[in-house]
Amino acid sequence: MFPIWIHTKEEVKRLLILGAGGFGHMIQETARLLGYEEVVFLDDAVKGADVIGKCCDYKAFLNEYDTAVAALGDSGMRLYWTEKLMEAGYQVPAIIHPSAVVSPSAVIGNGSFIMQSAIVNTNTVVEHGVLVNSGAVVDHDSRVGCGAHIGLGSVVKANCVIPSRKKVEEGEVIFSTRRKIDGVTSRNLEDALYAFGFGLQCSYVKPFGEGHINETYAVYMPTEEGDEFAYILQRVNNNVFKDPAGVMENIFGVTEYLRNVIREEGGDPDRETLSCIKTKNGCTYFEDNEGQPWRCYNYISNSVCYQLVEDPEQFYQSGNSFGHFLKQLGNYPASSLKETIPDFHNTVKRFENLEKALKRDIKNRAITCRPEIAFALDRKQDCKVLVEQQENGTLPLRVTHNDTKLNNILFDAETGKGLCIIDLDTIMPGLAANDFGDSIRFGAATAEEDERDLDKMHFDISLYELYVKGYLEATKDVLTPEEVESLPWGARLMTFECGIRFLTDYLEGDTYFKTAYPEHNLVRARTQFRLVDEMEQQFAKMQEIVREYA
Ligand code: ADP
Ligand code: GN1
Ligand code: MG
Repeated sequence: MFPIWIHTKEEVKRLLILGAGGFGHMIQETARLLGYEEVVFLDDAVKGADVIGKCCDYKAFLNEYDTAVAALGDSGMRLYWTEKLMEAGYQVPAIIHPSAVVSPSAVIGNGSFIMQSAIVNTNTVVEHGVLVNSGAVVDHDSRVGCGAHIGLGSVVKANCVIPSRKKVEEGEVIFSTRRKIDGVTSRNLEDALYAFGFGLQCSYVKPFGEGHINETYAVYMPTEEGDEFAYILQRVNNNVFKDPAGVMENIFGVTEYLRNVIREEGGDPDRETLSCIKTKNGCTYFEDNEGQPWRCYNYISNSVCYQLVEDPEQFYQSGNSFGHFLKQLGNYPASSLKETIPDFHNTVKRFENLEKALKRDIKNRAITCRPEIAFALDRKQDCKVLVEQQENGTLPLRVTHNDTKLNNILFDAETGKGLCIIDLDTIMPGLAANDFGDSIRFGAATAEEDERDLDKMHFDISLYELYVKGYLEATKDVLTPEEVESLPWGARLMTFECGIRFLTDYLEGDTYFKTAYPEHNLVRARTQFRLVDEMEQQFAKMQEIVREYA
């Protein structure tokens, strides 16, 4: 209990505090430090020598105490009584503890409390009836709405707007207030949009593409003609790509190199290769709060992407473009490339992984796929055909794409010609046969990779022939005779390898490829094995075709 000094009204600085609880007593102490000599309370429940009445009596004391504040912890009550005191004609000062730091440009409203060691920074406005509790920081250019409570030790970052009566929890950090962007489904996506500088203008964002690994979004920007698909924003899967900085270094290096090659060829570098966009901080990618990397490309307009060959000409174009791509990167310094996924197309190692998964059978799924397992085990010897030729120097390492699916090439919507090779995450030194083979696996098929009805899935040798034609037209003066001979094996082995990767992931519980239902990976493995089977039967013909066009 504090003594009440008896002075005349003229000499004494007096303060009436509504609320004689713990918080009210903190304000009493603070008021004394600020020079108030007579500090008394109104309270409905608490009794004591310095409690001189109930809150509802507040009007009765206006002559005696012309200065009053409402020191109530409950934000609604604090605001209610602060406004009542103001209406009644009391002077309702802000109470700022001497240890608090308040910028001279900050504005603190009536009846607000800035407690010990709190900081209110430049140009910030704290409206009336606010409690900025001990140790809290409200950074510059923010606005704290009336009756809000900024909890102990919390941080309100610059440019925030805290709504009226809002409680910022103890220790909480509030990031700057942002506009609502349609289609934003997570904080990380929103952070990424802001990191690349689209946050303030973009119209909306939506999921896009059919890849199995990354998460892709289309970013729309407003133009005079309406909203326009302007950027591709991707969350890179860091379970698959352990070194995202290395991935981005490769992509920036290769695309910058390709721009020059394309310019020399008389092409359009903005449409014929990816244009990567750096973050506002100048980084090649943005890392969100969960450590996930995001990157951004310009959307290549007037382009089309196919999941399945719709017109055979497209597959000829695809072969020609991937062949051209190999040639364009012929002099790229391969040693500067990071190996983004070690042993990516080492089919022998892929087979070992299948054996390990089978041995562990962690999901007890082996029982559900005996025929597929038997199919794979029968072909163990095939796995080394290309690996050995690479190791003994028969086949050279080149700068290869390593993921040459049909949906990793964009076609020009007007001319129908192959336009741009995309999805450059796996650019690494590799074998030409693997790039060739991966295209065949995906594109020379009569159904999509996850077709359940195997009767619809066939290897289409006429599509194969078209691809060979397009590919060899672009590369026959570059490839060695051994490389040309290796192409049909590339097709067989890339298809087999992809099949065993799907099967391995199925056995391991679908941890690598995106799946939509529990047997999705098994369904995919089956289509691949169906293709392998048909390629084996037509292998001599496949070799003949390659020799014919070489
Ligand atoms: P994933 O690794 O998941 O396959 P991609 O980089 O291939 O991701 O992108 C997914 C899809 O987004 C592509 O198949 C293509 O349809 C589209 N896409 C990607 N980049 C661009 C781009 N720069 N311009 C136009 N479409 C693109
Ligand atoms: C994956 O990312 P996406 O969907 O283009 C995979 C390829 C597989 C392909 C099978 C990095 O490609 O290797 O062949 O799925 N990419 C990676 O459709 O593993
Ligand atoms: Mg892709």
